Amino acid sequence: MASRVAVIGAGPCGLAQLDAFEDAREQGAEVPEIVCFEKQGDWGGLWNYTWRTGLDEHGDPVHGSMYRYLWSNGPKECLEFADYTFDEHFGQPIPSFPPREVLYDYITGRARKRNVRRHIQFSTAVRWVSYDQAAGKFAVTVAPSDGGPGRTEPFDHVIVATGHFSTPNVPSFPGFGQFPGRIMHSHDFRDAQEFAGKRLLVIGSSYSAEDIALQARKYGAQSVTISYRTAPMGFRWPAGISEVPLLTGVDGNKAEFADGTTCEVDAIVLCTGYQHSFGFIADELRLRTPNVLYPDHLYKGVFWLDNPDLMYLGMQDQFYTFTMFDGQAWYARDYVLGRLTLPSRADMATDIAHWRGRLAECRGPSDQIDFQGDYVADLYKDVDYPSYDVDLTRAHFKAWEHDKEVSITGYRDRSFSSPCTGSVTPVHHTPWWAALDDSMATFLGDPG
Ligand code: FAD
Ligand code: NA7
Repeated sequence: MASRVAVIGAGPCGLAQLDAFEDAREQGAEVPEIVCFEKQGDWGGLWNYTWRTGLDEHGDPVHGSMYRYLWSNGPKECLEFADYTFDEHFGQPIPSFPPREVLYDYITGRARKRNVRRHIQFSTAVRWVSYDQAAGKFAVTVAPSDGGPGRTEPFDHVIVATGHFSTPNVPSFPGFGQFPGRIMHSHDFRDAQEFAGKRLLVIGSSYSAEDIALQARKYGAQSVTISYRTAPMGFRWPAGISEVPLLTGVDGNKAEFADGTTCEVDAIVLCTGYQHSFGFIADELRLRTPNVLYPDHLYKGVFWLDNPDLMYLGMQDQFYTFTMFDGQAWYARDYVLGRLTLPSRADMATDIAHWRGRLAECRGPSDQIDFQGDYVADLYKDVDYPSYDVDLTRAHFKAWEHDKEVSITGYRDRSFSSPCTGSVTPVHHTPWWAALDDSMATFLGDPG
């Protein structure tokens, strides 16, 4: 039987994988049969916004964690596809921090251009992946969401691209059971207007906490108190937002913190991160990792050490996103096509240990940006992904970190240059803090 490849998930990583194979096919390579299974009814992964929370229309956990009014939290120039630039997609330079709908259009634009949709079976969830040692193949069990019969198919390679920001990490605190207001995780946060006029407590001190606190205040929350476990974010917050140590418990509406201070709150959003969750993968093949820049057991951050025919994309914590996914997808493709061979298991393990040792030495965001920049560049050096100025993206990320220190409400008003085309992007027509309409039409058009 001809070689078959299963790609699980049609978010940015899964689409990058389909694009990589299509690119090779267009250049005359013989490409195996590629089957992509996507449990949602459309592509784009987290960028495919849904109003739903809890269970979806089929009784499965809702994948989406994105919310209304989400704008890119890093410069778009740092995630620009080298083979499909923003200028090519939009026909003109656009500002550096687009809202979700604009990035969704861009991601899916490349997939449309390469016509990869034909490889995707939508509304089809993968329920189980195991490896049959005797046959030397994976068995992938899928279930169509229309309730039709499930089936199990053999595959030579499996590429897991199911993301890791969908299964919430939900701690509890004393008094939650009696709290009179709403308690939710950021996974279920959709519309900041819900908190207009309210006193909000946000728990966590990373990207979700930062953005949801700002959003809530921007759309009218009376106050936002951010409670950190390890360290405060320390930005110069606008009036109405403050940071306090970890919550010790709530007594009615009264929240109490580790430094003994208290305040009254009406609602609580737990921005406490996500779990890498792969309940559909057999135990011995299942990645178990916290959210780190170099998960253990993945050679090149992709290949499952004990069986490299199983690959995971995008499992790292992320400064780099779409361009890192592309590097991984091009690497995985070239392994599948036999263009690249992998070293012995011992050498792969040594290489993983080397990267993780370097990660342990990182002291702060600047080192971490360089670490992931080096990782991305290391992937590109073995594949034919079009070259672009990776060093410029490092400089952009560092400038972005600095901009956030200067103004947490103003960093999205800065503009950066493209590492692919060199074009300098225009400043957006409306400061982000004042821009309440996040539609693509308004973002790209004249504010009137
Ligand atoms: P996902 O986008 O999660 O896609 C995974 C896909 O797999 C989904 O379509 C899902 O339905 C499918 N799937 C899952 N399980 C199964 C199964 N069993 N069977 C079949 N299909 C399955 N990145 C940025 O670059 N900029 C940002 O501004 C930014 N903001 C973010 C904001 C939030 C709130 C979150 C949570 C993340 C943000 N990210 C951002 C990071 C985000 O992780 C990446 O941009 C990107 O979406 C990751 O792509 P992915 O394909 O790995 O995963
Ligand atoms: P992250 O970046 O994984 O951060 C999780 C945060 O949650 C982090 O500040 C943790 O604190 C905090 N946390 C975790 N458990 C607890 C408990 N039990 N109590 C208090 N605080 C806790 O997740 P995000 O959702 O912010 O970001 C994920 C992606 O979404 C990201 O890529 C963005 O692009 C959007 P710690 O610092 O470890 O003490």
